[in-house]
Amino acid sequence: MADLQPVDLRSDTVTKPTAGMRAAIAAAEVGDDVFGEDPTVNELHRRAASLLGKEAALFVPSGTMANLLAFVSQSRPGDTVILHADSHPFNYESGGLGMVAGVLTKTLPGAHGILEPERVRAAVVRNEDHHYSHTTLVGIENTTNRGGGAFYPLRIVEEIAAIARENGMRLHCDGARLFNAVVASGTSAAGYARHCDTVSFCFSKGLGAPAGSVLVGDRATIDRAHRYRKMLGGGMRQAGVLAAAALYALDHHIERLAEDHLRARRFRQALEGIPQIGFPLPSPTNIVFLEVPDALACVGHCADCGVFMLPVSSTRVRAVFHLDIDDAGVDRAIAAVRDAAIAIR
Ligand code: TLP
Repeated sequence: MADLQPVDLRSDTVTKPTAGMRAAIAAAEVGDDVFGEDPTVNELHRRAASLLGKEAALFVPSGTMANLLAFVSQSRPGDTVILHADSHPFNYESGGLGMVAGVLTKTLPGAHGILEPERVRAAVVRNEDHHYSHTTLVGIENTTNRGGGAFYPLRIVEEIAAIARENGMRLHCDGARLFNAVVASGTSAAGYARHCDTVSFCFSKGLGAPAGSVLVGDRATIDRAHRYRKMLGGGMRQAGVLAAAALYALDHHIERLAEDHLRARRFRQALEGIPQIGFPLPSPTNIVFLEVPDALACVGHCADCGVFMLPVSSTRVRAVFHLDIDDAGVDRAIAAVRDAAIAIR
């Protein structure tokens, strides 16, 4: 296998910039973005805000920072934030919600990482008695990571937004993979965003850029987020080299996400029926979870064949399809998992 490229399915974050994206990076006009003088970053702000139908946008280094800024800009320490129990900020953002935003989290169950409106309604505490924390924000994740790449039906977003509005709360959407949801559901990014106060999305996942995410929302909220970005050390200088990659991704890498979804489906369908392999969740976009007797053994065996996947528990393995995985890569991944199933029986 030494002469073959690795098939890296651990995450869609592993994508490397294409030749076209590198050319866009090389040609980027730049300036000092902390002075607001980077023309490419400013252009990205305009594009992202208009694409989502919002007043303003802020380019940030990561999805984690975009979420954190959404929380600190729309809640106060001591408030309560409602999230799905499988949500990324609750599980994988180093406790920033507690340490930096200083909020309490109320986590709710729900199939495939999707919040259920009635559970959200029941979780809201509206009691002016000073014993209680104010519930000020709801966070949804679209698509869901631990939920297997599920996307929100627009109706559910509308219902949750209505509950948030009725209770004077904000709604944030962690759209790290928003465009996977857009492509799979047929709902536009602005269609989803209309119901949310803030939305973040990442350029560094399926869209294939080396780094960067954006937070969009109303001007006052984004102004607050801008201040917190500086406070947290996220003010970047000639960030236009990254913003150029992000703009290139918006132009060239959105529609093609459908190919990743097809490849994920083909991978899954080819392995269905193998007794040692289960599929605990549907895979409507680019993420496939496999249930296996021994995740480490399975991942180790596949790695020996040049196919890399992520063990996420002792029996669960994640494979994510992206820009750098072609049809031959899917074939190799199928063959490696089939072999592993025989080896670990
Ligand atoms: N997810 C990464 C890992 O952190 C697990 C991955 O490989 O899937 N929201 C969601 C839904 C995410 O999946 C991620 C990254 C983030 C936020 C954070 O983005 P970054 O890594 O840019 O901070």
